[in-house]
Amino acid sequence: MRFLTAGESHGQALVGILEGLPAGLAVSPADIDRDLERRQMGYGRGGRMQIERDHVDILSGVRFGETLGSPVALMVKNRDWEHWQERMSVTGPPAGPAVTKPRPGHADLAGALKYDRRDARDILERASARETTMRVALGAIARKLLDAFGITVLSHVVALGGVIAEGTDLTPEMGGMIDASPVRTADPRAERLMMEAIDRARERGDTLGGVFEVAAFGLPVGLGSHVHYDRRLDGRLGQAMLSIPAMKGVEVGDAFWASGEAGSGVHDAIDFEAGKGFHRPTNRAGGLEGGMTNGEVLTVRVAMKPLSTLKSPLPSADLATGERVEAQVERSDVTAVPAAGVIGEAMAALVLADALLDKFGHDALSDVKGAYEAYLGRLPR
Ligand code: EPS
Repeated sequence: MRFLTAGESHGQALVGILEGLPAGLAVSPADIDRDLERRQMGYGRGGRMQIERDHVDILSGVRFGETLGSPVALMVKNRDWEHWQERMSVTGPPAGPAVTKPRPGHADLAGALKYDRRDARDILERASARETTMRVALGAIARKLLDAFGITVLSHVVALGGVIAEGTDLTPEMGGMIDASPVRTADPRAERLMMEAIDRARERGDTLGGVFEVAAFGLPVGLGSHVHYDRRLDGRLGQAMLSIPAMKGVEVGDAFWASGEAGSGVHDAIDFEAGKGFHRPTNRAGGLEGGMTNGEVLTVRVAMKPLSTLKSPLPSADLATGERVEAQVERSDVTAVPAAGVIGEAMAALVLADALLDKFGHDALSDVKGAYEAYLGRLPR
């Protein structure tokens, strides 16, 4: 399975193509819109989220509510395009002021130098996290595939602005409760403190980062592989997570804690019970061993840096003159960690769906299910 996305933040629309899905999977625009709406929620977003009401148009690859095995093409229109038609016009002449004061932490400077652009808008429009809308739309289809195999992908915010959530081991039933939280956390005490931290940052003209955790339940043992670097599932998940704008760190299971412990206190003992098969009393490995799922819950934590568009700007240098200036101030969010969790779910769903199809085949969902059942039947119980 592979996908491509295209689209600028204030361009006409975002588009995406997902290829390699089996035929026979039930997909509707409502399935996708549900995740698009979840991505738009979250305390700390700015004015843009008041404008957009993301809705998908399925352009190809689905007929009478089922995939055909052909590429699925999606489109989400940008409502804000209405206000940007001249500044983002496909044809000339150029309109609107050029962005020449690159923001520290953003793609503005490296992108403008690399691509020989005088207006950093040529870079920031695509570097914008608006692009993740289409990843979430494509990820919603991957989620539908995982659903068909009893696999559930969830996320929650475990830290925001230095406030850490506690006592929150996820279960598959917790999705609704987490989505009901304005900061998508399962710890009510942390929720209040996180919202207060966001209010204080907004007053200062500042921004906040944090950490979200993605968990996948119901995975079979053996997705991914130990045999080659690009087939190791932890490597593929790490790449997928770090490809989300503003993500700077990934942890599988209890990795950072485990790095300071002795092996005897880290590795998860192996047990076998008739009827249940092989299983683990603990899950410090986060469901991954040797680049493969081990049948336990998969957990990945991702660190997001604070957003780089600051209302109280940092020192910068003008692209055209080199003169010392204050960085560009654009309308933006105070934090997007709650939304980032939903994007992390989408990226995890895309990687896991791909790994599932790698193992069990691609063409017809009925055949994929047959291969899956045969595999489960072969595992010792
Ligand atoms: C973003 C800046 C803001 C965010 C945007 C990402 O947009 P604008 O520049 O239009 O105010 O709201 O996020 C989205 C539009 C979205 O859909 O998540 C940025 O610079 O990355």
